Amino acid sequence: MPEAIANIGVVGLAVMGSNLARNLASREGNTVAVFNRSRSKTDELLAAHPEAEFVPAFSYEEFAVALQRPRTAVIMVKAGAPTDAVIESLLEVFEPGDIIVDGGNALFTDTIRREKAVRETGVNFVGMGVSGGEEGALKGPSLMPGGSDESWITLGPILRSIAAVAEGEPCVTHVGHDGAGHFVKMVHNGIEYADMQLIAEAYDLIRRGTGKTPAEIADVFAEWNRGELESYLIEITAEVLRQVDAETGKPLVDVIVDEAGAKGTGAWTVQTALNLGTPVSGIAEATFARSLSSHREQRDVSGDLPSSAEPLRVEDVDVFIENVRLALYASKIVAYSQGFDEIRAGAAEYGWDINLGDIAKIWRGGCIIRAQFLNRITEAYAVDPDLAVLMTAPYFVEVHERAQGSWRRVVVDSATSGIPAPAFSSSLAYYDGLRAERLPAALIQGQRDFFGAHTYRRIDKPGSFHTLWSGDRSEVEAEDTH
Ligand code: NBP
Repeated sequence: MPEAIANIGVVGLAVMGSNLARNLASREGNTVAVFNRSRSKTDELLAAHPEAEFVPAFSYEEFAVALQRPRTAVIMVKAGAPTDAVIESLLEVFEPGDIIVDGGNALFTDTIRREKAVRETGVNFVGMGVSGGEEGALKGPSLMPGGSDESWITLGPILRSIAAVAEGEPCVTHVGHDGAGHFVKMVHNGIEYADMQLIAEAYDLIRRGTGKTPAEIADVFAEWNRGELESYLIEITAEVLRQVDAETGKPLVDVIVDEAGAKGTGAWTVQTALNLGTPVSGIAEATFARSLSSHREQRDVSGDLPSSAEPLRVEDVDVFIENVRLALYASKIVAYSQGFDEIRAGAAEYGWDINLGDIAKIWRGGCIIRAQFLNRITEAYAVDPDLAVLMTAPYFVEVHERAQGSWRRVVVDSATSGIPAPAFSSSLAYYDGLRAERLPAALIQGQRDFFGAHTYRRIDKPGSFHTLWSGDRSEVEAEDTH
């Protein structure tokens, strides 16, 4: 039996769990109890890292004995039923006051359910978003823990010690209670989908508009990365485009099958936004663009659909590329504005006190969407924590002012040349929708009242009204239904 010498434990030692355990063990003051359902992964981890301060456990009982009180365990197993199975086993050996952290990619509603059930036993349950993949887990992830204030007292110092550091600050904050951490991680992933789609559209327009090779476009992205678009995703885009396939000598991007995969968090973000009534059209377009790309059988039968599209004629390559850059930046601001809108709506719906500026801060390091530009978001919320629309903050207004002409030009170019740019164009449509003084929603209200007596409100007096619709206009009248 191990002694109670570990201050933290990890259950689940596949790639994420073992890297997180190594990260924890590498920080001063941490001794890490490790446990995996099948023994082989524990043995492998210990053999590969004899230097690490690990206390191996080969049963849940041993694991509990190895931990100091309050026992703190991070679960890193496959999301879904495996997480429930591990929680159940831990509850058999843990005591009130102990802390169970789920670092898997759980759906936030599952986290809310689990937190409620576990709380009844006196044990604390924390759902924690972990971003940054394998490398982040090992070297410093962006961490988004939810859960109770009580558990944050114990967890805070440990998580701060392993998180990525951006501009001297650890990329972790107590996001909010119960499912808040997993909710924010979900939206993070949705924003990531939109960011990637926008970059892909920019690449496609430049390639088809200018005939530049992938390696030449890599130089464009590398240049962009030195300016206001500086981010991890722009940086790796240059690397991916520069890569040559060893087997064929072709650019690797031309050898890769053009069907984008997805693990589902983009879809969760969009489904949740629909439930909350929050338009995240950029994230939705990005998610749908991935699914369109992967419907090969539909694409195969649609190639001959009629089109009057004309090849894009670019007169000045430098001007065109600058237009695309500005369109990308303008659309990216819309996608982030929508994502933060969803977090605000989620916080209101589920009663979480989420500091939006802090969320932008903890995404500056460790995660896929890390970018210079997140500082601008933090600044915007520092000035006005209740900002109703992120992109109405002065910095973003200035970018949109500067990008207007380019953004519209690029959307027109994509439409006339038949180069699909769904995220660019839907971002612009959202932007114009929000700014519009009057929307055709009035007509929709009329239609709804016509076929379903759903009533409408008038611009000139309070109340709800229903018109007695008829072919004979003399019979049309409005009445206050109240
Ligand atoms: P996997 O998602 O591949 O899960 C494998 C682990 O789950 C193994 O340790 C396995 O134990 C354990 N497990 C299963 Br499956 N069923 C179990 C059960 N009933 N009881 C106990 N253990 C069980 O591992 P991963 O890729 O390291 O990811 C771990 C978590 O982190 C997931 O929720 C994932 O979504 C999340 N995540 C992953 C990334 C990433 O980039 N990969 C990033 C962020 C978050 P065994 O060895 O006995 O089969």
